[in-house]
Amino acid sequence: MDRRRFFRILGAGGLLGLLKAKAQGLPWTEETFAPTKTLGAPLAEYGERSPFETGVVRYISPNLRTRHSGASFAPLEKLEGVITPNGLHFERHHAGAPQVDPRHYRLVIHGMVERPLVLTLEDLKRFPSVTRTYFIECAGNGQNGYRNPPDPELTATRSRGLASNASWTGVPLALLLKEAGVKPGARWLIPEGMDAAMYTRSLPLEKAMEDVLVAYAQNGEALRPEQGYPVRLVVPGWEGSIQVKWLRRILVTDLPAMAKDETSEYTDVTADGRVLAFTWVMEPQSIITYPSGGQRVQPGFHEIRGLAWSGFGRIAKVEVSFDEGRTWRKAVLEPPVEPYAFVRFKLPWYWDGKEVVLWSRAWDEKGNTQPTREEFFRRWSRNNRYHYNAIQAWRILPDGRVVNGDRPLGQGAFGPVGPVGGCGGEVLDV
Ligand SMILES: Nc1nc2c(c(=O)[nH]1)N[C@H]1C(S)=C(S)[C@@H](COP(=O)(O)O)O[C@H]1N2
Ligand SMILES: [Mo]
Repeated sequence: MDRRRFFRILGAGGLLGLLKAKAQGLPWTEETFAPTKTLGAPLAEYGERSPFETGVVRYISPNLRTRHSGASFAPLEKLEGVITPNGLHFERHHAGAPQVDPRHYRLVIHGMVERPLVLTLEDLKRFPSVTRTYFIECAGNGQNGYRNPPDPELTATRSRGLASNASWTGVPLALLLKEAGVKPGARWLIPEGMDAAMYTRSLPLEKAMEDVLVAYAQNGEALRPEQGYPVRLVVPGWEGSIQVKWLRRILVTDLPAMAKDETSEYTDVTADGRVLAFTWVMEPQSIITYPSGGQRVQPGFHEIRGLAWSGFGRIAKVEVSFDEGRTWRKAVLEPPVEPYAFVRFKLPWYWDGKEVVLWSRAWDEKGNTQPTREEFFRRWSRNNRYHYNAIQAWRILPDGRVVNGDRPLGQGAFGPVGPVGGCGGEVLDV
């Protein structure tokens, strides 16, 4: 201990206190005692997390050619509960996140409507609002799973971190459409973003009337710039790519736009070589976040923890297998179990120190579940890039290290295993 520090502690009566605590058998050290002997941090206008937590960050692939078009992954295995903190919500941009001054913001709703609308942000906030918890998941989530043989170093973040879950506040799009008066014959909406990609998609009117939100808040505060500040679409259960950020215009029309953002991307190749467009609904997913790739466990008691969600509605159950799918145990779902939202599942587990593979699979209320890797590739081409929701396996090695437990694709039904075209590496393009 240096002299100045010694005198400071002595001066504050710290040394005496420390000696007293030691005499009482308390385990305090100089470090645990120090905060009680000095003023804490002053009040702050905007809070920051502890400096000891700054290592919990989104993952950005070092292989990206540019950080303006690409994605960052939410660090799923480092988060608790179901809400993704705003600074860690995954990002997917096609031309970076624009800075939008809310004073100049206008939302235009036009086309096949009786009364075209031009709304300021303030106008929008005057409409009756709703707050709902929904996941957003990129269609490219799980893309690393297309890689064969599987990457042994995979983490939960890189496996399924292109998904996040937040409480969104906004106006039901149906309400705005009612205000504008949709003309008969209209079937489609063409939402457009005000980023440099002028990102454009086609959204069926039917879904818009059901539950789509024009959102301006995320977990209680204004949207983060990277989530679409000041206004984005939230389309419950559907692929992230249709949830247009920095929303400036909705054209009401009778035909889909077939925009570059729904033809050059976000179409799926089936195993028999067909290409499907408009595969909007996200299939059930689950990921064990503890224990998961890159972590280390000790023999003894553990609580297996993970996240599950489905674009078809509520999660009905999550099962965990310790024998690669021969038998399953039902995990506990932590309430509330809401539709189109992350659910936390848990299962007590005693690890005897022997090598074991953990699987999880989610079932939703419509009876959908997750395929095994082999089953998944019976349906989708290995050159496909989207909607990967096969069961993720984690292998616990005898030394406690957790690695990717996915097996290379078998020979039989799939033919010889070769490199996967287009998406063999880290996610470059989602
Ligand atoms: N204007 C605009 N909206 C966009 C995109 C974009 O690049 N520009 N990316 C889409 C894609 S592909 C996804 S997965 C989600 C990601 O939302 P997030 O960045 O808030 O996680 O936004 C969608 N909306
Ligand atoms: Mo996406």
